Amino acid sequence: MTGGIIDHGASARREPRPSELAILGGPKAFADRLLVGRPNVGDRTALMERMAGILDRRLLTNDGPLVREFEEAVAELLDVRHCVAMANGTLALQIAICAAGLEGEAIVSPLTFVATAHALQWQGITPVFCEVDPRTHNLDPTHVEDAISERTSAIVGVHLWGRQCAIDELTALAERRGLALLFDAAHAFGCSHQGRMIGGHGKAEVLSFHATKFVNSFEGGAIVTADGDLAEQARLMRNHGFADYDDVRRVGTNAKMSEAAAAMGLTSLEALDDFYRANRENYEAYRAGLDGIGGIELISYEEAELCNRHYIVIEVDESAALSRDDLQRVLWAENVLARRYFFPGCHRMEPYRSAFSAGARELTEVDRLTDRLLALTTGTAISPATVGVVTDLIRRAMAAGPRLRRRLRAIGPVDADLSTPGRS
Ligand code: T4K
Repeated sequence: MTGGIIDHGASARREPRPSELAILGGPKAFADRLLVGRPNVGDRTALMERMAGILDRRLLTNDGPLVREFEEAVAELLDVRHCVAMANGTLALQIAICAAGLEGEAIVSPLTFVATAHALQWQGITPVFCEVDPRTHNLDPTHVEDAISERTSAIVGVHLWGRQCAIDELTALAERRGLALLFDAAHAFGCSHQGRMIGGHGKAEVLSFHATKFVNSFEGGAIVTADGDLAEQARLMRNHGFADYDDVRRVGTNAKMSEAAAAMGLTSLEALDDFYRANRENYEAYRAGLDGIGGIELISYEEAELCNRHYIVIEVDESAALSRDDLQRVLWAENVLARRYFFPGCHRMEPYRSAFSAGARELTEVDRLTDRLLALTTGTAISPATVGVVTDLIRRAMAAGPRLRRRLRAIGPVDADLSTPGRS
């Protein structure tokens, strides 16, 4: 049973239909802001019982029993030998990068949350941004091979939207060229590749259990790996290098997961089936609701694989009646806070932008995608009825395309009616 479901559909004014879209002066479709996602929350009673146990034990952090239980549960679910829980996914990435001995340069997709690139840079590794496959939005192995230099020590794949990157091709390439292969699996918890769970590929995979993720532990992350040495180093690193009282073996940091986070993580895992179900129902509602709208394509997930369907992403192409940015403005005016995940590409953010413009390759597909992708709301906090309101708005917006474009030009610059798009 999933706790804390807020159905925004209830607050949507469905009947009578607003005569005009809000951007044209009509009432907003949603009285409250419909965020791109609200955290999935499991059973409250179970969580509160775990929290009470933490307080009773007065063991709040530092490798407590709930963290160990969480690590075991994740390792078992993903069928991977070691799970080292961390305070968040970014620190888990940094520690994985360090434990895997990366140096020099690492090839990575720029179509990701900037944490992937920052984690490399933070460890002194230069991210070399590489072109993606426009069908999968993930690293294109042919381009990866072209980007390898004598300074390259690793490939860091990202399973964007939970869709697995070209794992087999990248594995073969990494082996052939003697490179380490890591995966940022922040989006891919609960997804599979050829029937095997994401988590067991490459030298290590990194998970995020941030509040916005499919399974959350408030904040949290983990390194999952079959490599016992890497896991041991990661355990040392997350706790200042301590192997025992007074025994520091190496440089480290504080990346420990707290007991409260593990309590939330365990409670989330128990509700996994509800999360899968809610996301699938919402996804199917989007698929039906967006069907036949010219220029809009909903990303697809492989039916043969286990998918969390945690990201509802549409591509708005040149043939659509409105551009992605214009559509976003129309939706924001309705209180539907769709987000431009991920815009711009990391190669167009500092400090990478300056370095990138100083000489690197064109990333045409990445730039094309970052201008077209829009993430829509989903998760257990909304129902297919709410999705129906959103898809209805998109359909009406596209039908009113020329009129809306004139209106938007009259309103003026993008930010004028979107008070700080991107923050919500
Ligand atoms: N690699 C990848 C591929 C990632 O996507 C991420 C994180 C990482 C690595 C790093 O993992 P962590 O270190 O985060 O564990 C959000 C998240 O903050 C970020 O964790 C996530 N990726 C990224 C995709 O999304 P923002 O800037 O969009 O967050 P924000 O605050 O705008 O929240 C998104 C929506 O969620 C808003 O509509 C508000 C809503 N929300 C958020 C929180 C935190 C809630 O309703 N409740 C909440 O508690 O980055």
